[in-house]
Amino acid sequence: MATAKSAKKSNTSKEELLEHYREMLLIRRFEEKAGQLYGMGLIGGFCHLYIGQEAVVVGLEAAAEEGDKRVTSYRDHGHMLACGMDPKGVMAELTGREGGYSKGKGGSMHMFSTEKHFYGGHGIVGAQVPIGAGLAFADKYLGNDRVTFTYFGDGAANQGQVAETYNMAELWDLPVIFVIENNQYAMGTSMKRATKSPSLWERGAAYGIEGEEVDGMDVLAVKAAGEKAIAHCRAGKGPYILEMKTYRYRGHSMSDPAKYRTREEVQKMRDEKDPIEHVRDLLIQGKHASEDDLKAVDKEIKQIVNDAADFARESPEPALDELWTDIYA
Ligand SMILES: Cc1ncc(C[n+]2csc(CCOP(=O)(O)OP(=O)(O)O)c2C)c(N)n1
Ligand SMILES: [Mg+2]
Repeated sequence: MATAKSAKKSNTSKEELLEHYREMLLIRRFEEKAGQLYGMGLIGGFCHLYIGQEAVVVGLEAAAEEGDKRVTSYRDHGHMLACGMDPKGVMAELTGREGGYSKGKGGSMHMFSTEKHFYGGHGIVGAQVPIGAGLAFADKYLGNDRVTFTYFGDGAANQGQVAETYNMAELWDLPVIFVIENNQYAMGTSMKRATKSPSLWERGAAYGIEGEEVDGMDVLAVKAAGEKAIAHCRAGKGPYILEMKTYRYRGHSMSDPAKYRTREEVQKMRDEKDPIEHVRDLLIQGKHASEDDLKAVDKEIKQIVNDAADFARESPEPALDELWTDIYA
């Protein structure tokens, strides 16, 4: 684990560290609350939690600028919160209520915000990858210098459409950052059982795409890698691959009994690599914050999450005639 020294070395200010801490904690507490509401029967259908992977989106969003775009899979609550979508609207969508981002008709996997340039939320594994290249194509066509973050998992990385997208993205120099969130499992299948090469980013070489592996549990490493990838894209050099080595603490979805790995494996990750504890250590050891300061942050975040849950419960279910709206764009 990095020490306070690494914060100084990276010239990360106290304010930045506190911001990373706050944003990662918001995702974690939001997801814990979503897990509770699911257990109470208030969230139906699928619900895939992001707990453990928070540093990936928070680090990349810290490097992003206004107008940059993002698209991801069904494990999408963290991405929405990190790009500034309202926790109330996200929670209300999870509970299928009118106040949700898709008026309660989409649920956990299907939310969008054109205002925040968040393009979903996709339940078909890998489907968001060509969509991300399409968003990047639009920016290139319009002649601006925006980039698109296209997130997908280690399992999705084996999809044929990813290979096809790599080829076209490099051929057309599209400003797309392929973010592989390698959390080591695709449902109950460990990467070791499904993939011969342990290095997913290196596959880009077959298409001429540069990339690198990143410690996805270290928000500062993620941000630095994000800045590099963004500079590459904005300079018109085409796509870039970031393989984030990360880990999900919870099951694949809420209905996963998690028989494919040991409790000890998960506990070891939590103890040794937790992304929030890492920043907490930097803050405390660097004397940037006291235990009491961080307790106050925790309290503030819990309040935001409780307010979101209250909003979600109080928002009505969508009216029946909503069945016939929003079918075609
Ligand atoms: C085309 C397709 N095949 C299979 C599934 C079922 N499925 C849903 S998630 C998943 C695993 C994907 O794992 P990964 O890409 O590593 O993402 P993670 O869940 O770890 O975030 C599978 C096989 C699906 N939704 N779509
Ligand atoms: Mg995975």
